Order: sequence, then structure tokens, then C-alpha cells
Amino acid sequence: MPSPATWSDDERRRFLDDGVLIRRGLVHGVVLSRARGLVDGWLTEAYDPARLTAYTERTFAPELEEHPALLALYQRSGLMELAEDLLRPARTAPVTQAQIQIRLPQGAEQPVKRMHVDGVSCPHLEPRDLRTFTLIVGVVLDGSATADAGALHYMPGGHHRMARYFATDWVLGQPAQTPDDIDAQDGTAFIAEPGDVVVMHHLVPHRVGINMSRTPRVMAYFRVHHAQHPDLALRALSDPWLEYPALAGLARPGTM
Ligand SMILES: O=C(O)CCC(=O)C(=O)O
Repeated sequence: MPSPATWSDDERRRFLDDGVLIRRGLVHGVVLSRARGLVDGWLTEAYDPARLTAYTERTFAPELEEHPALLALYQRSGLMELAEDLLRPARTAPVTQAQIQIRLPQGAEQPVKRMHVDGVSCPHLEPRDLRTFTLIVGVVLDGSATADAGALHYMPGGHHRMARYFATDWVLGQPAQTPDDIDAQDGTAFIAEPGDVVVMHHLVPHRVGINMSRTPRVMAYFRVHHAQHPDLALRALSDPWLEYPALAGLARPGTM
């Protein structure tokens, strides 16, 4: 049976608590196989080892970030409807780019990513530059079969802690991305098969380590912005439900 393109009340509650939802096998068939083939082909023919740090910080396969076969993972799988369902009735800005993140196999010398939230104090940006968004969705294209195979690790519920941190201990322009207690966490591994999808609130801290398996771990990420995100970005760091009008009404006192 195809997965519904909306979230149940239980899933909404879980998103409020954990900031993370998973849909197994959402992306399949031709949409999945075309995107995998495209990235595999890029890795074989166009990957330049001298650019590994830049790929890791921004995106692998930068030439393909607007390719229709990659955008189809978001637009033609039900994922777009699921992302919009969490933000409704707010409108979202069109998603026009995919980010490909690969963890190369067999412990390749690739920079690890410590616990962070995206778009704040990024190593490749000036500390004052914010590149935040509302929601990130990740689609597994390959790998992630075990925690040490370069899986994404996330901190369920970490969005509450990060909102408090941004409200109290943080100033725009400082280089530290997360408080020490978050930095010390291992997080929960997203152990997954190709076609599985993770949806994360923008304040959920996450990290990624080395890949000890023999298979490249390949993910495609899409960043979803509330249509007014540029005006809301700074406040949304300390108010987790500012850009989620329906969920704001459900959020229980004491959870934010
Ligand atoms: O490689 C991954 O799955 C995570 C990448 C990441 O955290 C990032 O690009 O900010």
C-alpha cells in the first residue's frame, strides 16, 4: 500500500517531541533508480579527490544539484506533500536544489562532521552568515546499513535544547555551533535502506562519522523553507514552532 502523503496525529506529536520522522521505502522504482544511477555515474566519472573537503562541506556532484532526476526524489515521491503537510497552512518556497552527501567507504580520510545544526556558523561561511531553513529531508540512495557505515546520527528532542541555547547563550557571529552537552552526544544512527526517508526539524543537531563499510553511503538532502523564512530566520532559532503554524497550536507548554 502506498504511504499516505500526510502525517497521522501520532506522527505529528512525535515530530513535536523528537523533531524527526522516518518513512521507510517512500522513494522507490524509477525515481529511486534514476537518481542512484546518476550519482553512481558521477562518482565513477566526475569525482575529483582534490575537492573532497569542499564536497563534504557543501555538496558532492555540484554539477547535478538542479538535475530533474534528483529533484524528482523530492517532487515525485510524495515527499514534497509530506513536507508541506508539516508546515501547513504556511506556504513553502519551491525546492530547487538537491544536496548530495557521500561518506566514502573503508574509512576514507574525509572530514567528519561533529554535532551541528545546519546553516549556523558553518565552516565554509562567515560566522555572521545564516543559511538556515525550516525543515530538512534526507533520502537514502545507498549505504547506511549499520551505524558505522557513515550513517547520519541525530539527537531526538535536541531541537528543544538548541532553541534554549539560541535564546540564552548564543550570539550571531560566534563560531561555536552547539553547546558542549550537545557536542558530547553520539546521537541515534539512521540505519536505513535505499529509499528510506528522514525528515528533521531545522534545530535537530546531527553529525556524521566515518564509513567503515565497503559501500559508499549516499544521501540526497532537500532543504525546505517557509515562504517567509528570510524574515523569520533569526527568531526561528529560538522559537521552534514559529514557522509551523499548525504544530504551534499542538505544542504543549514546557516542550519548547
Ligand atoms: O552526510 C550526512 O548525512 C550529513 C551531512 C550534514 O550533516 C551536512 O551536510 O550538514
